[in-house]
Amino acid sequence: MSLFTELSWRGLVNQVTHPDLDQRLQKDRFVVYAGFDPTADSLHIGHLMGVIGLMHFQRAGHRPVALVGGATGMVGDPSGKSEERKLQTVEDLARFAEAIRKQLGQFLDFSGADGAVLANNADWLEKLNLIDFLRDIGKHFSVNAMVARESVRARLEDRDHGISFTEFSYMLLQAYDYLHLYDAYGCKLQVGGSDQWGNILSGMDLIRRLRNDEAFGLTWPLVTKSDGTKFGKTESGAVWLDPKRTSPYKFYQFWINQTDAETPKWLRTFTFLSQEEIVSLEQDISDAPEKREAQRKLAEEVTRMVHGPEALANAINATQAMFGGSLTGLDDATLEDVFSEVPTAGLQRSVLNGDRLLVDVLVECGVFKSKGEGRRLIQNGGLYLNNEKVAGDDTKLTERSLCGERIAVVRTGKRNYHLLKFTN
Ligand code: 485
Repeated sequence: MSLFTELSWRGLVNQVTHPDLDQRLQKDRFVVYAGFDPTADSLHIGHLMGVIGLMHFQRAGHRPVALVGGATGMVGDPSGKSEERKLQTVEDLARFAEAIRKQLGQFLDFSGADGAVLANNADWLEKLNLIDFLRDIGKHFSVNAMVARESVRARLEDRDHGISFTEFSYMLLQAYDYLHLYDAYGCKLQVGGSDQWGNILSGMDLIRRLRNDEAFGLTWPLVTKSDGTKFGKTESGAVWLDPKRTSPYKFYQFWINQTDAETPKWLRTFTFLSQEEIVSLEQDISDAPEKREAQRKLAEEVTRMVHGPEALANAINATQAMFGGSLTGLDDATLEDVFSEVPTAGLQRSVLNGDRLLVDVLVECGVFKSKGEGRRLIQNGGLYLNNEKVAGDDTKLTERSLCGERIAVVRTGKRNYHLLKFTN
């Protein structure tokens, strides 16, 4: 299967500038680029699609350039945005750009003389001289054509929000980047989400006018959910790639909780599983949806790709903990993460000195309404400490009752959890 057929099958093709791109990609080795603006100190799963796009190109033998928009991030792309962006400080931007550069570095193979390239457009855009730029580059842009571009047109029609000259100029910068990468690496293909179409065309035009050469563009559809809500957003915000922002456990949970209807789409776009494997997982969804085999596989693949095999194993363990599995080896941070929505009681560490009955403490914390209720549950084998059955109603709390450093997990019945957190 050709790369283009594969991308199409995965739903990664929205528009192409040339109908014969498929043949061209089979004939020549392309240098292909996608740009990421540093709007935060981490990429999120919306960006992952761009990363995966570049990975597909690299696997098929082409040479990817991942570009960090150290300079374009200073300006702000109006594409797909209904309002003017707030400018970030220069210090924040430098920090964001560095963080994103590191993240991008983990997904592509940069080894060898013709391995992937990490570029930052601050390296050339910041050197430009305004007057030269207006004469040499600006002269090739028709404002008439610029205002007709979707990203600008939408903002011209909306008088309440409008668009500043700063954001209006953005497409010239991205066009200049394409020209620069054409000159520096022979880059002849730019890819991005469908909101990038206009910016990509501007760069192609510039290369045609100034270098009299043909360059290409490809966009993928923006990721949307079938119910119209934004993909990759949870109640607590975006799903980030940085484990400090979204823990690998929460990341894994995000994928494993996808619906039956949506999972096939995500398997195609966010994993490198073969067509055969994906079709078989789709069959599993119709044959035995209760097993959630496809969701599990999806969560495994994406979590491993982003966070590595160890973090994946930890996320799987943590998920099992929620279902009564062993808690050994889970640290406090993971426990707090897994049980973040569970009622929590704060206790003095001295409660662990060995002379307090567990049942009494649990009455004080409100787990039981009365001592009688607690005793009955223990006698019926329905109370668990750190997912291990509490043997007798004379059980006392000690340092060994802890699971992590300062947490004990109490469970009544099958899935009713309480957290005890101890402080000095
Ligand atoms: O030369 C370039 C400089 C910057 C950019 C591209 C080429 C970034 C681009 N203008 C942009 O804003 N991209 C978005 C971003 O950085 O968050 C998103 C797009 C999305 C997809 C993703 O980047 O909205 O469609 O392309 C990788």
